[in-house]
Amino acid sequence: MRKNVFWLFVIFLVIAISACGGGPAGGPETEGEEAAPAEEAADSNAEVESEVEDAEVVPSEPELAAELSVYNWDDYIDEELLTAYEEEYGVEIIYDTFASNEDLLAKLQAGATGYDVIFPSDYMVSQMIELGLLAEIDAAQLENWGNISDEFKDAPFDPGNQHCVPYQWGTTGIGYRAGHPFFDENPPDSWAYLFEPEILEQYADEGINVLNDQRELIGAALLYLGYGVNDTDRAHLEEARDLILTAKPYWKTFNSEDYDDTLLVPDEVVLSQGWSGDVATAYWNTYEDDTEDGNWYYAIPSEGAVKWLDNICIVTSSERYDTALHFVNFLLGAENGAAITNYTYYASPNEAAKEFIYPEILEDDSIYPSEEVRDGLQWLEEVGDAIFDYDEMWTAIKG
Ligand code: N2P
Repeated sequence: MRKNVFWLFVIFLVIAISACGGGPAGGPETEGEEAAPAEEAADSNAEVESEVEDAEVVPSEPELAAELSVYNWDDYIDEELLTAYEEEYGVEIIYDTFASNEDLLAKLQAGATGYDVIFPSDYMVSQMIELGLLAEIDAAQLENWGNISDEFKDAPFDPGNQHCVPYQWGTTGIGYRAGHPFFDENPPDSWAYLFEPEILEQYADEGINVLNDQRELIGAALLYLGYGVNDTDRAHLEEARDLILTAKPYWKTFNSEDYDDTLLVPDEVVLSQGWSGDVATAYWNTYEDDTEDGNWYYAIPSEGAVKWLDNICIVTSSERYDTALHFVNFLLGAENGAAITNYTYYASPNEAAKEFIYPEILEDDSIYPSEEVRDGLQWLEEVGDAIFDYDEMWTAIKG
C-alpha cells in the first residue's frame, strides 16, 4: 500500500516536472536518473507517456550491465575517465588496445566476441558497416549529441551517423627531434625524409620509426610518388611497395603503438612517421618554460598527407548495447571530451569541450592546423576489392 502511494507520488512529480519543462536543468547524470522512474510509469499510463515524449531531452537511464568491454587505440584516452565512469555508474570497464584499423578488423573477423565499444577510423567504419559489424544507433537521441560540431556530423563514411559518433581527429605527418643539427638545416617537410636513401643515410643510425599501419605507410609512399592516398591501380601500389622496400633497411622500427613513448627516450628515435597528437604529446611532455620549447616538432609533408576522424561505435555482437550507448553518451560530454583531448593532444570534434581544453592545445597548429592546411589533406577511403592488393603489398613489406 505504502509502495503504491510512493509510485503515485513519483508519477505526480514526473508530470509536474515535465509540465514545468524541468527536464534539462540537471547535468547528464541527474537527468538520466530522473528519467528511469518516468519511463516505467509511462508504460502504464498514456497521459504520462505523452508528457514524457514532450520532454524528449530527458534521456532514458538504462539498467546498466556489470561490465563493459572497450577496445581502443593505444594511449587514446585518459584512463582516469574510465575510472570515473566505473565509480559513477558501477560498471567495470574491461579495457584493451589495438595498433591499427586492420588489427581491429582482424580481431572482430576472427570472431572475437565480448567487445562492446570500438574506435575505428573513417574508412574502416564504411568497411565495417558493409560487413555488418557495427550496431545501429540513433545519435540524435543521445543527450550530448549537440556537443559535436556540425562539421564532423553526417560524414560520407557513415551518413546520418547511423552507426558511430566522432571521437578525435588529426593528421599523419613526420615527427622529428628538435635541435638536431641536420633537421635544423633541413626541416623534414617531405616524405623524401622517410623514403630517399641518400637523405635517410644522414640520420638512419639515430633511429627512424614508421607507423605499423598499412594504409598509412602505403598511403605516404603513394603521396610521395604523386598518387592519391586511395589509389587502387595495382601498378602504383607495386611502385609504393618497392619504394618502401628500398627504404626499409634504414628504418629501425615499425611501431604505431608505444612509439610515442620511445620519442621520449634519448637516442632511441630521431625521426618518426607519426600521428599529430602523439608527436604533440612528445612536444608538450618535454616542454620547458625557460626555453619555451619542447624536444619534438611535427611537419606535414609538402606532397600532401592524411587527415582522419576516429569514431566511437558499438559492435553488432554486443550484448550490452544499452550500457555501451550510455558510455558513448558519457564520452560526448563537454568536460569529458576536453579530458580526452587534454590527455591525447588530438583535436576534438566536440565543440562544447573547447571551453575546457587547455588553450595551448587549441592554439597549437600541429594539433589544430589552419583551414588552408586542412584543405590540402586527404581522407583515407575504403578501397573496395583493392584491399586485397594492399594486403598483398603489406605482407611483402613486412616479410
Ligand atoms: C593514438 C592513436 C591515434 C589514432 N595513439 C590514429 N587514427
